[in-house]
Amino acid sequence: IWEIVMKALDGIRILDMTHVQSGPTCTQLLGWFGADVIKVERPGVGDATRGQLRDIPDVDSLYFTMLNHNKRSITLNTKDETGKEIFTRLIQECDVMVENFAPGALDRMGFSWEKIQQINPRMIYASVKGFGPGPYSDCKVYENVAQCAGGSASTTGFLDGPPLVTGSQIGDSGTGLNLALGIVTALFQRETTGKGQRVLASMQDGVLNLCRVKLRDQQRLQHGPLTEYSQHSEQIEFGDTTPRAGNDSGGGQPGCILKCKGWEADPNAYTYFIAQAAAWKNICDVIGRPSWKEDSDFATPAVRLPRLGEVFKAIEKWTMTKTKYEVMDICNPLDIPVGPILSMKELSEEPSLRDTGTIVSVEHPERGSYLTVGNPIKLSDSPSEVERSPLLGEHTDAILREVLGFGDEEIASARSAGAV
Ligand code: CAO
Repeated sequence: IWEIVMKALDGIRILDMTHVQSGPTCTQLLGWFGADVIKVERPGVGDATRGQLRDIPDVDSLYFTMLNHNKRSITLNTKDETGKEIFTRLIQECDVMVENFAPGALDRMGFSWEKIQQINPRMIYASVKGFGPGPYSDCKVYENVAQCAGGSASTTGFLDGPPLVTGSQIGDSGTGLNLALGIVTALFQRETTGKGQRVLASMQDGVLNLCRVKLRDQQRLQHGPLTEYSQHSEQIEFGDTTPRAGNDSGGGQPGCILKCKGWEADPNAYTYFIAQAAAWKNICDVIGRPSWKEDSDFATPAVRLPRLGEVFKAIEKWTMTKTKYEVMDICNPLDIPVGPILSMKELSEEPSLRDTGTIVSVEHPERGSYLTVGNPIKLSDSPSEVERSPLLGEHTDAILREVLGFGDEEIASARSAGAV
């Protein structure tokens, strides 16, 4: 008996006009869930990231390959008349169009939302833009611009240093996730209405949404100092805006990054340590301060707040005698939440992440094998195999034949017109 393994988005066809990172993250996710993703690229040029940050000459970069798995590539000049006709046919045959061009680029090509609805009323038209409607809606935006404009940079870093961007691509990949959710939600609504709709995810909105605890703190400031910030225990006055909080925890339980054994030589020999109230007695025992359990200066979260600097110094004295893994092994059974600072090298070598498909090794015909991140969202009935990214225009003929029913002659004439 053959078991046919279906995927969640089997039968959904995506017209993928995305480039760089934010849009491609979204369509890659849809591909992992089983959608047929048709990536449209300019003939001879393709997605600019194919050639950016190359590690091997003339081979698609890791930047490109790691964002474009499970897609097919068609080259198509959507500014050429024949190219526009083919593009129009593709809009008719697809369920979703995704793009993250500079504002207005698709309108300039002649494909406004109104036009797309006329061509295919069931089409869901999804875009990432840097900003939503407002004073900056015309701006081009990259990751770090979004991190700055979305509130992340002003609240990241140390109090006495400049604003900092983070290594997580919250503006690009984060917004791509938002867009993917918008698309599947619109597909779900289309089941009832029969109609497509416009989906917009702005990068500023996405970053700000992820910074909600900082907006929370902005409002709390009006009612007094932010007592859980180490700034408070250091008796530094607060200004009128949410300050940079270093490695302080953003939640109700105080936390800090502490040195572990070997920190002098290893830049990642650190642990994140959360002094959770419920685990306080265990913490006191582990660090050799059992008297703090009953001490009126340390016994409750409220009295500890102005002394957090002293508390974490004492904890660090202990963590410095252990490796970050030993800290984890000792604290976990005692319900003390800690986390080792894991490097990219350690993560790429971690067997359990390979077992779950969170990190996968992929074969590429031109670059050999490389590592990439797999689908972070696991569905029990929709397995996500990671398939290598397409070469530029690898599937042009196949798509013209299968999706649009072109024959040899039509393909040859599109080619001689320079449209594909
Ligand atoms: N055929 C013909 N022309 C094509 C084409 C195709 N298949 N695909 C793209 N083009 C054209 C576009 O129509 C556009 O032309 P016009 O400028 O004449 O309208 C042009 O190629 C380039 O588009 P762009 O302005 O989007 O590209 P850019 O490199 O200058 O800007 C970026 C890149 C990312 C800053 C901009 O696209 C942007 O702000 N996007 C929205 C926000 C976003 O997603 N940022 C994330 C970037 S990192 O993930």
